[in-house]
Amino acid sequence: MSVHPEKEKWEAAASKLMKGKSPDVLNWKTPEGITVKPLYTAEDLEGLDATNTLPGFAPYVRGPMATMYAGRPWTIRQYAGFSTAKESNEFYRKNLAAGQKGLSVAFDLATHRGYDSDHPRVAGDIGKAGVAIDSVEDMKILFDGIPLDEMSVSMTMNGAVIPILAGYIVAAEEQGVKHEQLQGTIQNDILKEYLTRNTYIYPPEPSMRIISDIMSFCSKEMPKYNTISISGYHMMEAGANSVLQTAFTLADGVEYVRAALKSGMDVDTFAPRLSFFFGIGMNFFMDIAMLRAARLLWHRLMSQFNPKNPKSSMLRTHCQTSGWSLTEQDPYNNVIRTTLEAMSAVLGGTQSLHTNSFDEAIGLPTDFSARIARNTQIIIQEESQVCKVVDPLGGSYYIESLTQAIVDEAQKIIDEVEELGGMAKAIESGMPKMRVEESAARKQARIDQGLDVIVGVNKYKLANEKIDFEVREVPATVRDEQVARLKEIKASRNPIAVEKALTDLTNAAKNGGNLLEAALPAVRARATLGEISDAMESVFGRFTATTRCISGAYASEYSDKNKEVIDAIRKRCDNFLEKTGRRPRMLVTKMGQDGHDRGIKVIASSYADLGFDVDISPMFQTPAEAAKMAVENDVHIVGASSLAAGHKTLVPALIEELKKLGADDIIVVAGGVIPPGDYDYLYDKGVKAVFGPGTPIPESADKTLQLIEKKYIQ
Ligand code: 3CP
Repeated sequence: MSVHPEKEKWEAAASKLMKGKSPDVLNWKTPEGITVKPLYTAEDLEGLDATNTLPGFAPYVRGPMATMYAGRPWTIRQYAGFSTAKESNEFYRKNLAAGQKGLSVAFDLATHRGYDSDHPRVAGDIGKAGVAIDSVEDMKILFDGIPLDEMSVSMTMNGAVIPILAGYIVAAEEQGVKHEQLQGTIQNDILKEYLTRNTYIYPPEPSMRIISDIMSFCSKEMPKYNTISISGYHMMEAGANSVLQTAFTLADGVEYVRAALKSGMDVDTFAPRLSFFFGIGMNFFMDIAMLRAARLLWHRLMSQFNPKNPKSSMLRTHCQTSGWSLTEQDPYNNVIRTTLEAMSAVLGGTQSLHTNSFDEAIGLPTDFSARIARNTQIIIQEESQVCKVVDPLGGSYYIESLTQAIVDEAQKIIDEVEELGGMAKAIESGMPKMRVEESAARKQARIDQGLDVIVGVNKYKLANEKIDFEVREVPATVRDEQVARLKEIKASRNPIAVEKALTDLTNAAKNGGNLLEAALPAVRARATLGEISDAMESVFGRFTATTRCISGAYASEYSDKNKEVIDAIRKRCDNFLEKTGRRPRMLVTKMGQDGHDRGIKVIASSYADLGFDVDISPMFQTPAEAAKMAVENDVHIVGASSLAAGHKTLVPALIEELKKLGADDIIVVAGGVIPPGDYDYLYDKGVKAVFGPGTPIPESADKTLQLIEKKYIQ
């Protein structure tokens, strides 16, 4: 195939419409560095080998199953969990009755990090961003009336993966369900936790062993169970563009395959049960192409391990629409955003999908918002007729070209990772984290300049925001209920049996042996999640990350035309330095077990670019630790970021701790997912400003600086 015979005529017509300019000026360089042209033709398909392949056949670019949705639609699998096991169970049962097809359990952050609900570090986290689970008794309540031999259950768990998976297995045993009947997925993807999500417990090496142990146990005992969900979602949410998401996710996958092979397993015993998880954002065609590219690349990457079973190199994935793309401003727009993202996932050929609720930039989903989110999928599946044809965009000049462009760009990054010695080494070097953070800072700078439009945020803003829908709140009594149940369990179990089982587990951690297998007797004896985690922590230790920050990316994304805004803030910081001998100094901190650090990273690196001195606290601070660091670093202001509903407990506690240290002159501001109805509560407690999602950096920096200037130089 050569150039279209009338291509020149088209160029002339296009040029005429643009008053003589070349159509090349319409080319768009995406954040991934891919040049997208205004027109694609058959010429663009030349040399693309995968275009004319079939679904269900290698390299699976057109989908892993031959019939795809024409034979069976994707699984509507809504991620949910909050408060107690009883409340979450009721929520699940309602949703299943209303058309949801599979379960996806969200655990609270205390559970993720291996703490029982009575642990002092987690006072602000219980039942907030997911359900609180302390023992198998909670697990049994969670799945009460849900037959685990029939229901496919996905559990997002990475840190405390051993007690949670063991708890699920024992809850099933006590329902009379055999191990081999269990179907579902455990996230079990620790590498991306060090990279972005931060809900790790142990250092990388024992964590990788845990993963291999789970794969090994499940390949023998639970053949229908997906042993890992290799996740790019959190990278996307942290700021990765689609090429970075594809590359780092698949590179993580390769690392897990190598770890399993190293532990002595045959590739075909575990690889068919590897699954993936991608985040889908607002670049509609890009993310359709991303899923197609990921399948092609995974097949290519797996061929180095010589699998005999075709399923070993067939990428199957769950997808979730982007939470980060949702706005607090004019929030019903989020329904439309989620619908577009869901269509992208579907046209890309996902196996399972979660659609976000429109109120997620404000608080926990309510019954109402969860219904709209679920129905978004049901309407696509049952009303739009999109399921009738497999890979309906296959052969599209644009989609096929974009698919190949992502394959090529992602392969380059995968090659870089390989040169560093694989993903575990690359993460140690800090390379992937820096790339993701740089991508996030650049995106923020484009939004703040209005180059990337977000309706209701930087364009078509409402004159008056009026939010008149309910926001779900998890009462503080959840913690009391959990603590009371923990006491009951500890009083009614056989302490000698618990002690023995925990010692056996510690010995397995020390001397070898399958950790999942070794945890089962402890769970059966009613050892708690915290005790089981501790039994392994006593051997493995607890991982602490070093917090680093990039610089320059935010400011360098500003065009000369728009630099005025940031130059004005830089000038004021210089002026402050002149007058006081110091730059305005800010500590940004995350308290509780909330691991979402995109916000603080973007704030830290952009404020530094604007002339502030910025300190970042380690993750998972208690209010007392954050206050101590603020005092030691002699900061003017502390910014507390909260995305996991802990703000009403943790931020006032920080102010109290500062007072105790005689440092109540330190200004406190808060930011993140904070329902507007809570703003006054925080102001009453002494918070000086609250910044919701979507606040432009120059706006929050201006207000922050005003607070400092007022106190020190006016
Ligand atoms: C599928 N099947 C078919 C067809 N399509 N059979 C005949 N014809 C077809 N067209 C079969 C499959 O082979 C399979 O059976 C069964 O139907 C189910 O299909 P599936 O495609 O495997 O779908 P599902 O069971 O839903 O599994 C999807 C994957 C799984 C594989 C992706 O891992 C999964 O459910 N992942 C979900 C992960 C998740 O929920 N994560 C939540 C993250 P066999 O199995 O017998 O072959 S939430 C994170 C939020 C942010 C945070 O972390 O904080």
